[in-house]
Amino acid sequence: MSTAGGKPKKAFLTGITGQDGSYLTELLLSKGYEVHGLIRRSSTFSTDRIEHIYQDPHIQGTRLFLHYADLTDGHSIARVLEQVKPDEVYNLGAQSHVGVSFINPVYTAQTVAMGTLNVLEAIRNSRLPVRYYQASSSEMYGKVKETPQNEKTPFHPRSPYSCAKVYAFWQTVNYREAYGLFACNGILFNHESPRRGETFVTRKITRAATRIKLGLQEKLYLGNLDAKRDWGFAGDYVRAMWLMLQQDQPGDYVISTGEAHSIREFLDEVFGLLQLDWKQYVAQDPRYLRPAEVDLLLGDSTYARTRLNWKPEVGFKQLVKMMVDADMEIARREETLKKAGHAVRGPEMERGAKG
Ligand code: NAP
Ligand code: F7E
Repeated sequence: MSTAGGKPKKAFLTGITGQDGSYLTELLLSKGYEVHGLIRRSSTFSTDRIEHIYQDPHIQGTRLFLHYADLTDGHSIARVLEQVKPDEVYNLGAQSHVGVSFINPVYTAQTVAMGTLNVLEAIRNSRLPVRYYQASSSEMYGKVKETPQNEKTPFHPRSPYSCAKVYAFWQTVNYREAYGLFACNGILFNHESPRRGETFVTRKITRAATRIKLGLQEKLYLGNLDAKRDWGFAGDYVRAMWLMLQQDQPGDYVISTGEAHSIREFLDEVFGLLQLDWKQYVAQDPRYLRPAEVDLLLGDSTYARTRLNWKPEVGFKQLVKMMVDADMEIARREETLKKAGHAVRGPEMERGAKG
């Protein structure tokens, strides 16, 4: 069990309701932590990804606590921090969709850049001996200067999202150097899972393909199929976040698989598992093209593998199968509902908005 002064360690997470927040919460609870998460008020429930943990009678109200606040409101962050007095802070909250950041650049900067500064300032003013994790991103490499990318590769951000992430990255370094904060940047390459948001390309594809297989959907509209990404499994990547905060010294680490695939290859793999030819179902919609694209991301995580003794456990094919299997379950439930005469919501979530 992870303890501080004989008591269970306390972690505070922003973004607890997101993909990574849910996996990290499970990991920290398994290590004996008391977990506190920031949630923002919403007119509908946003806690689906952590509902199974929250409802566990051994955990609810004793080891997992949720607090209303917002990254754009520094006072609310400071209030929670003072109340919780965490040992570790994981700043995972963000408007994390690159495509949407071109449409809402100011809000994206408010959550990603200023939100990070709000968290760092709250920590500095609290004078608590906190260890801080910043969710930095491979998107910062953008128009890449070299391949593969490592901790020394210069950044060239290509979207409002990645510009804001670069700001957050350097503020994290600055608080480490200026104030001695134990602060780490995890430069994580794309990581996916059955809990991935449905407007990111991998999940959009696995949701659509499984629905197409069951006759619940006819077409899938996508943007640029030529981009390549280094896709890993979110469950593996949250382990790296935790490991960074357990070291003697803070640092910045690339976390990646070291293998890149195009969107076309992802389609091949998904539709192949379902014995379908994606070319019969996929059409291009220019709404999903971005004003500036990141063509290729491929990470070199040698430093993390040696210093943290971290490596990914789930490979590309296994990740795709995991997502297809999980989405097939959802599609089957939708099929049953549809047969019973209920209206079923499709995965073309954007419904006229870009994503
Ligand atoms: P995600 O699923 O989109 O989750 C984002 C989280 O941020 C959600 O909990 C969301 O809350 C919260 N949030 C958004 N705006 C907020 C605000 N104004 N105040 C408080 N919370 C807010 O993202 P993810 O995939 O788990 O990624 C986690 C972090 O890693 C993000 O910072 C992302 O930018 C970064 N990252 C992700 C990847 C990746 O491939 N997944 C790679 C590198 C870096 P709601 O549920 O209320 O919307
Ligand atoms: O796009 C292309 C798109 O939105 C991947 C975030 O977690 O990882 C993520 O950002 C690629 C891009 O992820 C569609 O143009 C084609 O080239 O799944 P994505 P992302 O932009 O790489 C990084 C590391 C983060 O930090 C971010 O938070 O796929 N693509 N057609 C499409 N993408 C989307 N979303 N939708 C399409 O229809």
